[in-house]
Amino acid sequence: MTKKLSAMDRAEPFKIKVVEFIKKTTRDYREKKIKEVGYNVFFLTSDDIFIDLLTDSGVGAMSDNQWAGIMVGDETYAGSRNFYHLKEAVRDIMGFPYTVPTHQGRGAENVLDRVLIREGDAVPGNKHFDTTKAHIEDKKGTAVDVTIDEVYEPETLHPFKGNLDLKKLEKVIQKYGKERIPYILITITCNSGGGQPVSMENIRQVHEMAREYGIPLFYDAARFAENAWFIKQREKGYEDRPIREIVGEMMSYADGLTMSAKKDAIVNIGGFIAMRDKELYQKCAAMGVLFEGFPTYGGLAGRDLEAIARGLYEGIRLDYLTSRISQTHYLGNGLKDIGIPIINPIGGHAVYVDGKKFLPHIPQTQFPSWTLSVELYLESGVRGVEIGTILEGRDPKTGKERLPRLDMMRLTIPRRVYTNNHMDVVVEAMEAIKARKDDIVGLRFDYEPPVLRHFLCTLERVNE
Ligand code: P70
Repeated sequence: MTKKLSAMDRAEPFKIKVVEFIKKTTRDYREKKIKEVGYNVFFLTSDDIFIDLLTDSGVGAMSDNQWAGIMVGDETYAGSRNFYHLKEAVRDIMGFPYTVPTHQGRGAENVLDRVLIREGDAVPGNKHFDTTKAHIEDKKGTAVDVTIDEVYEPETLHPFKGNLDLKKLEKVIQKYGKERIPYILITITCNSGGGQPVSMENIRQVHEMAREYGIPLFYDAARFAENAWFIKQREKGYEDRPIREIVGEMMSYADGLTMSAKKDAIVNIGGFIAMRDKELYQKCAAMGVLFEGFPTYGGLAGRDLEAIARGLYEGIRLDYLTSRISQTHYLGNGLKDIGIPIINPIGGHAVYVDGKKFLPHIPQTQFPSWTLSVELYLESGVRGVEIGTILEGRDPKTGKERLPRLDMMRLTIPRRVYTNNHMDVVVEAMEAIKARKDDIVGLRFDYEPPVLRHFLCTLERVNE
């Protein structure tokens, strides 16, 4: 599905100037640590982790050019020149004239949703990310999933599994009526669906339907550049188009976006809202003052804004994107070769292990994928993360467990941080877990917070 790449294509288009040592620990040590933190890998301290695949968010390695940008941070409350650099980068790459910086992606979601969502509204989209859904629900709206059915079939090879199902979308529009739909949201790439891309054709069709009904279209653009890379690789007519042009076309179909710059802009902190409409900008800027800060800094230092502006250009480089996504595929193929069930096709930023299939003897109510993330840590000091039942949370109306069809452990690859030797460690560890998997016991809550419970919950073994 993805074209064959040469060693030259796969090779990192950079050399390493600074290194940070990481610690190898013993199994006994890890046994003690994971118990201490209530079997929640979010509570582990990074000193106790060898390879951290918890997230690709805010953990990338900045370039020398970005670090140089840090030194020219203009730390002023209002009118920092770095804000104007960011605004210009967003206009240049994405085509949106207005930018409201925020401290990170969820800050952007909060501000936009406070402006746009009223009680009872619905926001259809392709498997909204958890913070995105939580912000919609926080404003008493409903996030309605209209992703194509293939996203729920881990074996099905569909090149654009993040696509929206137009029939489902139209049904939602008819059910709620356009007055109750403040916007349609396309998440590029679709994180909760396995890091799967959305095709240009699908984006265009959603745009046309949105226009027909007079509903704005927004993107959750955290991994927009990786999505553009997949379009170039897999979609007819885009093979020879530069990534910049593909990004430009993608963006031309949207009214605006929220961005977690911690992903494809390769910075440690930051985000923004971008839009075409002046009135919407004014409302978001005013709302932003309340939650994020004055609209030329939005909860960030001038130096952070500069790093984002520079990172946006690096994030859309074809040579970088090719080597980055090849590394994800290197890990995914390594796991497939030893018979670990993963979500296919392999996504952009992460490999998703099908926890339900790997540990079929653990019921979903005992959190198989979360359990697997605990086992992976115990085996090797590698930290993965559950994207499954615990993350999904309970239904806010009924309080019942939602038991999502996909229950996965995500191995998320930070940008420009690890080598393929590190990926081999993960494969070896999974092979060892596979050999003893029937003896693995599930987990139950010891403490369960009411919202976004994965971050703060603690658990115990069901046989304890
Ligand atoms: C991740 C992180 C964040 C995110 C996202 C999309 C598509 C918005 C946001 C929010 C979150 C995470 C999950 C598990 C462990 C650690 C971190 N995704 N939209 O890794 O952005 O984090 O900047 O507020 O993926 O997928 P922000």
